[in-house]
Amino acid sequence: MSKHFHNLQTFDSDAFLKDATKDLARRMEQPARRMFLSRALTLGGLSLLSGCAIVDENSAEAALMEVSRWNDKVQGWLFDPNRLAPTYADSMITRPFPFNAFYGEDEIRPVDGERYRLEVTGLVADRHSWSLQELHALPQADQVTRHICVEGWSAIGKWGGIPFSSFLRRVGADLTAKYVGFKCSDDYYTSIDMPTALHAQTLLALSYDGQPLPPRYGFPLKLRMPTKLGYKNPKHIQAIFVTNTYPGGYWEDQGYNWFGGT
Ligand SMILES: Nc1nc2c(c(=O)[nH]1)N[C@H]1C(S)=C(S)[C@@H](COP(=O)(O)O)O[C@H]1N2
Ligand SMILES: [Mo]
Repeated sequence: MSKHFHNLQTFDSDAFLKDATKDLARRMEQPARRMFLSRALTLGGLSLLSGCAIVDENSAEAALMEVSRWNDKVQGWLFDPNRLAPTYADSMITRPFPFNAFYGEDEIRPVDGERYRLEVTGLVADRHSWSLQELHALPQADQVTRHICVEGWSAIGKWGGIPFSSFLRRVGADLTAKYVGFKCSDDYYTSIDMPTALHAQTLLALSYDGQPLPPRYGFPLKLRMPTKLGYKNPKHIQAIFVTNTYPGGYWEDQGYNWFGGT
């Protein structure tokens, strides 16, 4: 941890904090655990924690950003790669499933499926670009899961596509790398941690409710993760890259928590 946390840094290594945090979380009941992970910190609390006087907006923002990065670290430690998010019966699918983006539904930019190629770059052995036909030829799976948006709604939907872990293995990705980043054709971008990329329910989705993804839900390709909040699930994916350099994200760079677990 960096400058605002010099108090903590002087007497504790990350490894010690990691063990202590995991232990504490294990012994807490669910609601307490939620509170513990919640972002509810007052400026006073923030001041105490950082050991710095918070005198202006910039230092408050810097301290909050640091708390958010600390929160990312804790969420990463507590993420259980074998724990599955709930799944639902088809009859529970929310109809119509909501649309959301940083622009309105009338501003969706069309993507030409014939000319589409998915770029795969960074720490991967096979850097070739994939046509939709090639992607459809890979083994597919589907899921009925709940999508949770921080704007205050959630909905159950059905997505089908390629288990992302099998895709990463197929392209010879460095599975020890820290991040997988996504660039979208609408200029949205985001990135995720490798353990979530390899989670059994992380899907490179080509379909919604048995039909090719419609434009509003991210044609031709989106990443679907029931273990992460809505803004972490990129639609209209144009490029995927594997990296050890923190790539951030459209909302994350404006202060949304990067790990963004559900
Ligand atoms: N390319 C792209 N992906 C995106 C977004 C976006 O604006 N552009 N918005 C995110 C947010 S905040 C949400 S809640 C979901 C909405 O997905 P939906 O339209 O399928 O409900 O997409 C996420 N992925
Ligand atoms: Mo969202």
